[in-house]
Amino acid sequence: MSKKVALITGVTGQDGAYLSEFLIKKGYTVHGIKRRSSLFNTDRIDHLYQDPHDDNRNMILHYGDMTDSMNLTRIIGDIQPDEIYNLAAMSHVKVSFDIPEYTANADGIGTLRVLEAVRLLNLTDKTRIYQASTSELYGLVQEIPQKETTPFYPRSPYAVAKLYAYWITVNYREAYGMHASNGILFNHESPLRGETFVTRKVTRAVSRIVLGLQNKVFMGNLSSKRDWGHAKDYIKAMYLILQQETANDYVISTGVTTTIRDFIKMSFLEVGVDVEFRGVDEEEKGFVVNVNDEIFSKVVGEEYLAAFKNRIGESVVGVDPAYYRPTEVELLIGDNTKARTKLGWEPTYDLKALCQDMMSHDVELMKKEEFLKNGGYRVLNYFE
Ligand code: NAP
Ligand code: F7E
Repeated sequence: MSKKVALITGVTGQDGAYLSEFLIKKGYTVHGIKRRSSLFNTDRIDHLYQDPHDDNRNMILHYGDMTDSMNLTRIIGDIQPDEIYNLAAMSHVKVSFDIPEYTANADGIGTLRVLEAVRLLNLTDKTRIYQASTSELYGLVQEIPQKETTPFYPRSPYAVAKLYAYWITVNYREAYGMHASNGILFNHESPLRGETFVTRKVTRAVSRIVLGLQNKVFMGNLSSKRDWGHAKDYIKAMYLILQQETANDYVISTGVTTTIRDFIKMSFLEVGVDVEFRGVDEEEKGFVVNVNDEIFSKVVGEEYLAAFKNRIGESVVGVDPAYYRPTEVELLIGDNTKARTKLGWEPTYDLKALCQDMMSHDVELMKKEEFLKNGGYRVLNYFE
């Protein structure tokens, strides 16, 4: 039997990296579309890279862009994929308020370009398409918890662009009988998560604070609530969605929601530090109230303990309204009953296990000598 061929747009992103590895292990040949960039942008998939001179490669990269339909059509025509995972997007909600037109083009019309390419190339019966839809579609939520039938109410240019992508996927399924499905994925995180999304910003900052590399971290809205899962679980759902006989749309979530404030407390607790929040709105601050010597020494290192204990009573978290969004999504919590019953999918990581995975990764990352020597990290001063 010949190997199945998958095309992943957004292969250099968090989900693209986990999905590539997963599909290669399943025996697929994976083609990925990456953007040209003046710096290497393949960090997350470098371990999968194979020299173009190798025979029998199972990972092949193509230059491309969601805003270039001729390029997308050529690549899809050349490789005739069995499955397309359309993961490419300008995926940062706050940034989408700064670049709304580009976001609409890449995230909205970009999806149309993929669907239309498959149709024009007469691949409708061969190629199955997964569209990376999002819980951001629910925005100002109309129902709690949110499920497949909950009405959408998008609250950002990102979410509005994804709304178009959602419906054009449904429309191509209904109009042309295409096997095109939406995964409505709630927030999913990992050690590979982009550094300006809230969980990763927190786990990186907490790691730096306990190592004495950074004094405090400034955050936006501490009270919004998210249903966070692990990206490793969520990419399995993408695969399962495309293995179904008929195309359909599925909510993928954990069913548990947590405030940003509690995620910050949880991250500090992973390294034995008890943080208490006092004050309201912009005046709210997180103070160090206690340090568990044993946990701190085990996870961070005994050599950092004395210095950090001097910080008991000090604030390590502040609020900067620059991180607020013009319109916020306050609460997300998903009902994953359909995915459980129809796909047999369920999450294996709870939030504590996810936080532990990210914290242990980031403490080790920040400890690396070059980080200590060169302050080798990017200061997050772009108000994302
Ligand atoms: P991510 O880490 O931000 O990755 C996005 C990917 O899209 C990157 O490979 C990026 O390339 C690529 N990309 C951006 N603009 C592009 C363009 N114009 N042309 C081609 N490629 C482009 O996102 P993720 O967390 O893996 O999420 C994957 C998808 O799921 C996205 O569509 C996102 O909107 C959606 N989603 C994510 C979540 C979540 O919680 N993670 C939840 C629901 C839905 P560069 O590496 O060059 O930037
Ligand atoms: O924000 C609040 C912020 O940027 C989560 C994308 O993957 O998931 C992601 O979108 C919450 C928001 O993710 C900061 O206001 C507070 O309420 O991590 P985030 P997001 O906006 O939910 C969905 C499902 C996607 O589809 C998107 O592609 O955290 N928050 N303080 C902050 N957020 C950030 N980024 N930075 C802060 O300092």
